[in-house]
Amino acid sequence: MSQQSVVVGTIGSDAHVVGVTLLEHALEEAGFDVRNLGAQTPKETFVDVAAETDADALLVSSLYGHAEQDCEGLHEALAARDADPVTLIGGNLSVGQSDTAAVERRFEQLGFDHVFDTETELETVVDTLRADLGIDEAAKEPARIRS
Ligand code: B12
Repeated sequence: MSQQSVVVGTIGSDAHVVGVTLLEHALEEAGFDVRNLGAQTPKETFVDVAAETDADALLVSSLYGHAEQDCEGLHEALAARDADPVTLIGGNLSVGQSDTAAVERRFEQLGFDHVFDTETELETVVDTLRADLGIDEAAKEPARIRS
C-alpha cells in the first residue's frame, strides 16, 4: 500500500515552529509521507502543495492568535483546485482566554474537519488521521511473537 500523504505547516505570519516539527516527526514515525512547509507559510502555499501532491490530509498549525483571519478562504481555495484533503487545525487558535467550544465551532464553520487545542497529544492526531483515512493499523503491523 502506498503511503498516505500529509502536508503540515504554520500558517500566515506565525513564527511558531516547534509544534509542526513534532507533528512532522510523529506522522513520519507513524508511516505517513509528510511535507513540512515550516513556519510563516502563506495560505496559498498550503493550497498549492496540497493540490500538486494530491495530499490526503492538510494540517494547519497556528499559535499567535490570528488563525481565523489566516484561514479565511482556505477551503474555498482548495475546492477551486479540486483538492479535498482531510483538514485539521491545531494550536492556540484565538487571542487570550476563549470559549473552547466556540473556537471549535468557528473553525468547523470555516471548513475544518477537526479542531485541536494546545493540550493535544501527538498520538491523538495520528489516531484521528488513521481513522479518517481508513488506515487499518492492525493489518500493517507484523505479527507479534508471543513468549
Ligand atoms: C516559544 C514561543 C515563541 C517563540 C517561537 C520560536 C519558534 N521558532 O517556534 C518566539 C519567541 C519567536 C515567539 C514569538 C511570539 N509569540 Co510565542 N510563544 C512561545 C511559547 C512559549 C511556546 C510555543 C511552543 O513552542 N510550544 C511547544 C509546542 C510543542 O507546543 P505547541 O506549538 O502548542 O504544539 C502542540 C499543540 O498546540 C498541538 N498543535 C500545534 N499545532 C497543531 C496543528 C494541528 C493540525 C494539530 C492537530 C495539533 C497542533 O500539537 C503540539 C504538540 O502537542 C508559547 C506559550 C506556550 N506555552 O505555548 C508562546 C505563545 C504561543 N506566543 C504568543 C505570542 C503572543 C507571541 C508573539 C506575538 C509575541 C510578540 N508580541 O512578539 C510572537 C509572535 C511572532 C510570530 N510572528 O509568530 C502567545 C500567543 C497568545 C494567543 N494566541 O493568544 C503565547 C501563547 C504566549 C502567551 N501565553 O501569551 N513565541
